[in-house]
Amino acid sequence: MSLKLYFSPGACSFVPHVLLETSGADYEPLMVKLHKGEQYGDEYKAINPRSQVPVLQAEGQVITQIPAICQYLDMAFPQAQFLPTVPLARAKALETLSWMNNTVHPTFTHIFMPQKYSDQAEVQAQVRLLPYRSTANWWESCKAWSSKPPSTVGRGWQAPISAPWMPMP
Ligand SMILES: N[C@@H](CCC(=O)N[C@@H](CS)C(=O)NCC(=O)O)C(=O)O
Repeated sequence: MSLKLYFSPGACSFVPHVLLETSGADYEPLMVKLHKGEQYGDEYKAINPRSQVPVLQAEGQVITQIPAICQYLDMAFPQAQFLPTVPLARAKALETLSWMNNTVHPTFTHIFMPQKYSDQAEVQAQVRLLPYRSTANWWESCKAWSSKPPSTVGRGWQAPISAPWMPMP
């Protein structure tokens, strides 16, 4: 199986990156320098028109969105047991992963990329403060989830899937 991961250091691509490393898979890591705007160049947009990392190339196809990539890697490398196989436990693991992806992560985009929301410096300063209002109680639920036993949440959840999100959602 030929696998390529487009990633950027310090970005959310860390999640599938850790899964690939853990799986022992033979894959090609390809760095995209977000700080240099490489994601907006024609070359990268031909791969992902949404100009984001991560991208996993597998079986000649491009897969984007972390929950989709994690599910693919879980099924491609079942011996790694990244996600639970019991239906309810699997649904709950994906519920939390999806919430991190669709709520926690974009909230923190306000801090790291305020220029996405306004060109004005004073508005950007306000935008940067927004996450502090909404996230106070999030960390407790993240910590509670990651301290659950691997048998209930999947072996991958504790380290490879959840840990990268903790410092960098
Ligand atoms: N929901 C997306 C989030 C991807 C995302 O926000 N990636 C950020 C890095 S953490 C990115 O590539 N940003 C570049 C940009 O927006 O210019 C996913 O699951 O892949």
